[in-house]
Amino acid sequence: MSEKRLKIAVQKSGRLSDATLDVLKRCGLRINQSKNKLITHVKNMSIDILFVRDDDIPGLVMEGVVDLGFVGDNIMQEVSLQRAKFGEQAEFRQLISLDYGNCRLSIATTEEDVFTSIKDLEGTRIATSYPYSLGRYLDEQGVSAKIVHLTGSVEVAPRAGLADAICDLVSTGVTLEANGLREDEVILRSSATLVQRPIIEDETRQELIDRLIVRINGVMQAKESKYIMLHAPADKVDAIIDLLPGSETPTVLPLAGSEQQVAIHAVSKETVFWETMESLKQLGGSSILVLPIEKMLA
Ligand code: PRT
Ligand code: ZN
Repeated sequence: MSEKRLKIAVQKSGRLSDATLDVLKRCGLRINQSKNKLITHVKNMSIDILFVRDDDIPGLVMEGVVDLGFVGDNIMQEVSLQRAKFGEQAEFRQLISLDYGNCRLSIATTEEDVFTSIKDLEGTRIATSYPYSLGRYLDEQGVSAKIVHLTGSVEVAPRAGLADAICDLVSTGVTLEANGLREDEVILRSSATLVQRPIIEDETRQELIDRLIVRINGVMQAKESKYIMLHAPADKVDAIIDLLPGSETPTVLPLAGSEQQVAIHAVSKETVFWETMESLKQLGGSSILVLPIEKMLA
């Protein structure tokens, strides 16, 4: 019975946990997360959620222990390279690139160092938690350097005399700056991603995955999109529609008791900035409302 349930691996506690659970909940999954439980049965769908460390997710997916996993591209790449090197199963399917967990894997050197190109790192020591990704990049660039594998606190390695440079994840850049380091070269851009094990034999499970994909795409689209409503002069409808970012077929409705004014409703696939609203107003628009959209199904 439980064999039939779809298994999804999610980071237990970390930067991707809340956003991932938020996506799943918005997809209609009723999840009662209890902090110390490894597995949670979704109440209203045939799905089990496994809460694990992010580093374990690629292996669980590639080995087929779980059907789906939410994890960063950075971890996916690193573990794939590592497993491939040791002849282990390293296949997976990337289903959806998600809009959170954005970061980059970058090489940084100290602010006193002059960096003109990656070739400057020839013969140096570079500390990283991503030895396989870094190793591949250095090979591609034809640079030979010693990779110092650290599992944490990579940013202090140069100050501690353990390395000349580092290769680590960066999002705001604050950590690098606080440690007197400068980001020199981006080797990978990453975000959270939904991955699937290479083969799903069971048709029912594949159907459930397909339904979930449609819902996740709907959640992603809805997050970016806005519903715009406004009143506008009937003779300015075309000009106003031109201003609405990414909206394809707006609805134009008559307004009771007015020949000159109409109501325009549109879904915009992009952020609506104050500047756009001001331009709408200049064209005679009034009662302009921009509303969030909860769900979308094309
Ligand atoms: O316990 P577990 O192993 O599950 O978690 P973890 O501690 O290994 O990972 P976690 O929760 O820190 O990160 C999970 C994922 O979030 C990463 O694999 C990335 O895909 C993504 N992510 C996005 C980041 C960052 N941004 C990020 N800034 N992961 C780590 N950082 C760290 C970075 O290593 C550095 O120490 O934040 C620091 C830099 O941040 P800035 O903002 O100062 O540049
Ligand atoms: Zn981790």
